[in-house]
Amino acid sequence: MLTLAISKGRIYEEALPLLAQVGIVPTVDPDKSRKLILPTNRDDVQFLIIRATDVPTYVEYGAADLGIAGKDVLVEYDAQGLYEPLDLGIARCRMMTAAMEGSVPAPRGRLRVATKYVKTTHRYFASRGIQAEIIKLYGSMELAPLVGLAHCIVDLVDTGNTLRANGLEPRDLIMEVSSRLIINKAAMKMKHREVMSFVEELKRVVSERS
Ligand code: PRT
Ligand code: MG
Repeated sequence: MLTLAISKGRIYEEALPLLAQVGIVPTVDPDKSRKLILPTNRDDVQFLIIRATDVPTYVEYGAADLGIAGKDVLVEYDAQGLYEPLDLGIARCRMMTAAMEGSVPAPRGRLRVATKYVKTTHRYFASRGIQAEIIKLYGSMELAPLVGLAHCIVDLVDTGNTLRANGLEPRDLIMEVSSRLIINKAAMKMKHREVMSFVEELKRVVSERS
């Protein structure tokens, strides 16, 4: 049995066509079911439906053999026991700093930054010699500068509509983000044939797309 951890939402929607092209189709729709373990058309493949930020955890501990996770999540999680053999090129966006339109780039005193990517943000500002105070939030980062909680935010940007709708503008690019296939190191050894044939098929499908 191969177990693949994946999050509902945009990653699932964009991964589904790729998985279908390698012959794997879930037989239950996660939006219509409360099931967290989804069977597929293949007896030897199942999906675990979990939060995006939990995907590396399940794969690192071997509760899932494989997973699909955004580069943003992987960089923040900083896993050691994972292989990351393939960029799937899906769920693309950019991790950026953003601030109120027209606001000064460097306020007097210590820069306060709101984000859910605390480690990545800390590393980014430290690498530029800026000692920022990082404020951890779990969502709606765009609100923080509007009400004076922070001078700027670090968040994912796709169209930029969310920022614009809140009077914010993108500033600096931190990283380009797309979803990656990740593999548990033990599964790579113990289930080498099954894992590698899955990876190779997926690689072929992804390269045919670009
Ligand atoms: O939603 P939930 O709280 O369960 O978890 P989640 O937000 O981590 O999951 P989900 O499904 O929203 O995102 C999963 C992954 O999708 C992320 O980890 C990224 O790798 C990837 N991804 C790609 C994005 C976006 N694009 C994206 N635009 N994730 C989030 N956004 C959000 C962004 O945070 C902001 O709120 O969309 C908004 C910006 O979009 P624009 O188009 O208005 O710029
Ligand atoms: Mg979300």
